[in-house]
Amino acid sequence: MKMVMRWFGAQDDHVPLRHIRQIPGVSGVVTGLVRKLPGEVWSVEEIGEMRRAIEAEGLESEVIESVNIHEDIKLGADTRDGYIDAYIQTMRNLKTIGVKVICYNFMPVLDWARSRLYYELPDGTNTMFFSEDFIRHTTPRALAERYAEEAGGIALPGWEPERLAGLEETLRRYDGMTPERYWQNAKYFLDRVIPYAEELDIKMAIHPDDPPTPIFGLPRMINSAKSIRAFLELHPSTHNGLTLCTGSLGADPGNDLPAIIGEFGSHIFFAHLRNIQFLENGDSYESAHLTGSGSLDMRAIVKALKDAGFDGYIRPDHGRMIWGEKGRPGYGLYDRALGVTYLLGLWEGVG
Ligand SMILES: [Mn+2]
Repeated sequence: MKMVMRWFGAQDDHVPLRHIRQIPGVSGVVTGLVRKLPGEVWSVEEIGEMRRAIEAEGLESEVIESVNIHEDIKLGADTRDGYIDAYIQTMRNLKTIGVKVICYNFMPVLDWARSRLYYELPDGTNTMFFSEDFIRHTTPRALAERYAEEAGGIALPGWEPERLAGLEETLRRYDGMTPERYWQNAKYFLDRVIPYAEELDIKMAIHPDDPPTPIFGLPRMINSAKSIRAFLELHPSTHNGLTLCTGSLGADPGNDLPAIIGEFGSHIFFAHLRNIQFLENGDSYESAHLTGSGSLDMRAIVKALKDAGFDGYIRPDHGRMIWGEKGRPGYGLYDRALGVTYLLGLWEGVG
């Protein structure tokens, strides 16, 4: 197992690589060219420059998050083959720096959604908050405007201005999309990409839908053991697998995370470990990582990974903004560093 941290690149992350290097037990960063639009090829030159910056600080860059999938692929448009070719070229180029895992998602239009980015907790920290009821009564555009106001100029992956400019148009393209067709489009993508993943020895790790419940009437893909099972069966392969995101799957209390880990163990290539605290009305916020800080049993999750012989990558996911830190929501340095130390302690302790 290797412990890694998400890093958005020198231009887009307030946390310097050196500070990440100083957290005990962290071997590398999970990164990518966050300014690339879906469908654009990541060039060897740009990827090489990214790696040199990371290696100069003594860190590895074996996991990429995310190489985003163009909407035409998800929609099954006539133009999809060209975008899949570009995706495969990016995979080839990533191989030149020794990338081992690519985290991606197949969520329509929106990568993730929260109702608040900086929800204040009684102890003076703040964190991301999710209210299904709020999301049900808002529009994507109103939500985007709320994020823009709250984030104060920080570019949020999945909510880039370029993507938002055509938001309504993109949503309209999903009118009449059935889950069956959507799944066929995923299979088409996997059938073309996974053979190259095998050849290049790059593990493809799909991220579950975040949140797991439908938003804005769009189809959901990966949100339960049943859907993970169906997804892996679309194209069975040693290189077709999962990013286990405890906060995404765990936001549905019906999901038994240790059981999911037990079932899909060898197909879990990467884990995002975060805790969430449910409120009585079903709303939730992202808590500190400790079992005692939220509603998920983090010890049982880490133990299940260890019992499954997990030898992939773990990163602490999100957490709060503490000690007055300001930055990208969910990606403060301090609470994630505390999370690393806690998770490594669990890993050591669960035997
Ligand atoms: Mn995640």
